[in-house]
Amino acid sequence: MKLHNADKTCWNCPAIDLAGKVDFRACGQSVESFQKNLPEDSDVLIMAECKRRPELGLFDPMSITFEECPEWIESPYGYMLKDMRVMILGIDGYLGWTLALWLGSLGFQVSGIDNYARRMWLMEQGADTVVPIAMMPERLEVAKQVLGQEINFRRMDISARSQLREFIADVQPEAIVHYAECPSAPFSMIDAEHAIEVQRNNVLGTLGLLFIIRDTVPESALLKLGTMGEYGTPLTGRPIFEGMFPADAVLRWDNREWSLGGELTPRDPVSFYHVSKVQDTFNVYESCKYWWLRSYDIMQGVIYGVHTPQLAADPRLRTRLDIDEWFGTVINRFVAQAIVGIPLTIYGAGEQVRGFIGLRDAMQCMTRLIVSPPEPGQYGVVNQMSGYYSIRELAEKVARVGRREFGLDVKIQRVENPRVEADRHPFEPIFENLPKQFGFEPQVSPEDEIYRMFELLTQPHIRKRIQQMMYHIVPRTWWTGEHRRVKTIELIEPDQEVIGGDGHGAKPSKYTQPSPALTKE
Ligand code: USQ
Repeated sequence: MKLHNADKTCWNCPAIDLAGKVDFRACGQSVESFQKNLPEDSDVLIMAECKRRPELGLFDPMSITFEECPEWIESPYGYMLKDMRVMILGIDGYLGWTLALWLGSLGFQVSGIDNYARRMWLMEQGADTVVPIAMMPERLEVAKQVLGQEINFRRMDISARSQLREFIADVQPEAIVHYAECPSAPFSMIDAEHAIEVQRNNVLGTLGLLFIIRDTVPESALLKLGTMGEYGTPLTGRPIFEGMFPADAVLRWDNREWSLGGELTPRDPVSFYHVSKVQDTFNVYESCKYWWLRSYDIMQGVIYGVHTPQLAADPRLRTRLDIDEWFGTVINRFVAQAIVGIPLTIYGAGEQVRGFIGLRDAMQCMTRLIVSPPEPGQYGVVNQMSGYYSIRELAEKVARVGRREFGLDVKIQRVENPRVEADRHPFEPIFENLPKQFGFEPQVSPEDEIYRMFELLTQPHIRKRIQQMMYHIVPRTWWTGEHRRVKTIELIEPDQEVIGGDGHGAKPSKYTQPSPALTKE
C-alpha cells in the first residue's frame, strides 16, 4: 500500500533551501493555485538546493517525491527523513518526554529544552506527579542505558531568546515540536497572577519562538500544540471544523450569500488558558503569512493514559502523571480517584462532551505529522482526537473497569461545577484530516488504556502517592474567583448508571479480548 506521504515532494522537505525569484505571500497558498495564477509572461521560477544532496545543484523542488528520494526511508508511519532532527520544547513534560523516547526509538535525532516550569507550578500548589520521575540528567542516562538513545538536552526557558536562538542555530532542527506551554485551564483561573503567568508564558513564549524560527531555520516545520478547547462548544450545534471553514461553507444573511471557505472558524475559548492558545493560533497563522513559515496547529482533545512501549521499558523511563485539580485531565483523575476511594467527580450534569485521545495515539499522530511537513507558508490545522464522549460515560467506563477487573468499590458523584461551561450541549467535531491525509488509525480505546492505568496506579508505591495527594483532588478553584471546595450534588449508585454509553470513538478491543499487549508489565 502506498504510504500517506509518498507523493509529497522536496517542496515540503525541510532539507531544501528555496532559491530563485519567488514571492509567495498568501497563507496556505498551494503550489498549484500559485502557478495557475501566474501571468503567462511571468519569469517567476521556484528552484531549490538540497542541503543533504548538494550534488543535485539547483532543481525544481516539485520534481522529486519522498518515495523517489533516497534520503526518505520507509517507516511504520510513512516515509521519514533519515536521522531527521526534531527539537522538542518542553521535553520534560507528560507529552514531551513520551515523544522524545518514541521518536528516538524510530531513529530520529532528538534534542530538547525544558525549564522545569511544570514541576514548579505543581510544587507551588503542594502537588506532584503520582508516577515518580527523576530529574532530566538521570532520565537521559537511563534512556541511554536502557534504550540506547542519546538526547541532546539543554535546561532553558523558552523566553531566554538568545540562548534558544543559539541552541536552534547549533542543532538546525528539521522539525520543532512546541509543547512548552502551561496546559491547565484551572491553574489559569486561580487569580490574576496565574492568568497573567499562563498567558505570558504561552503567548509571549510562542511569539518569540516564531521570530527565532524565521531568523534561524525558516524551512523547519513548527508543530504547535493547540487545543480543541479553542473552539468551545457552539450551542447552535454547527460542526466544529478543523481550524478553517471547508470550501463549500456558506454564510447566508439578508438574502445574500458569501463563501466562507478557507476562513478561520470562530473561536470561543473556555478559560484564560484556552484564550492563550487562541492568541497563539493568530500569531502562528500570521507568521506563516508574513514569513512563509510552515506550521501545523494541532488541536488536541483531552489526553489520557500512561502507556507507550518505551515508557514501559523501565520504571525510571515513565512519564509524569498528574491527577490534582489543576493539572490532572479527567480520565487520569478518575482512575486515581477510583483507586483511593473518592467517588468520581463529575462536574455539573456531566453531559459535557469532549474529544479525547490516548497517549499512544497522540504519539502516532505527531510522528505522522512530523514526517509529512507542511509547504512553505502553509498554516495547517488538525483536530487531533480519536473519539468523543460525555464525562458521565467516561466515569462509568472507569467505574466498570475498576470494579470488574480490579475488584474496587468505585462510586460516582455529581459535584457542583466550578467552571463556567455548558454541561449539556450539542457537539459535532470534524476530525478527518489526520486519518484521511496522514493515515492515522486509532489504536487505543479508553477501556484499553484505563485498564493499563489501573495496572500501573494500583502499584503500592503509586497508590501511596495518590493518597498523599488526596487534598488536591476535589476542586476548589472556581471560574467565578471563589475558593471553596465543591459540594456533592448527588451520589450515583451503580444500578443507576447508563450502561452502554459508547460515545463516538475507538471501541475496546484488547480490553474485551485480552491480548499479549495487556499482560502485566
Ligand atoms: N471534568 C469533570 N470532572 C473532573 C475533571 C474535569 O467533570 O474531575 C470535566 C470538566 O468540567 C471539563 C472536562 O471534564 O468539561 C475536561 O476537563 P479536563 O480538566 O480533563 O480538561 P480541560 O480543562 O479541558 O483541559 C485539558 C488539558 C488542556 C487541553 C484540553 C483539551 O489540560 O491542556 O487543552 O484538555 S480540550 O478540553 O479538548 O480543550
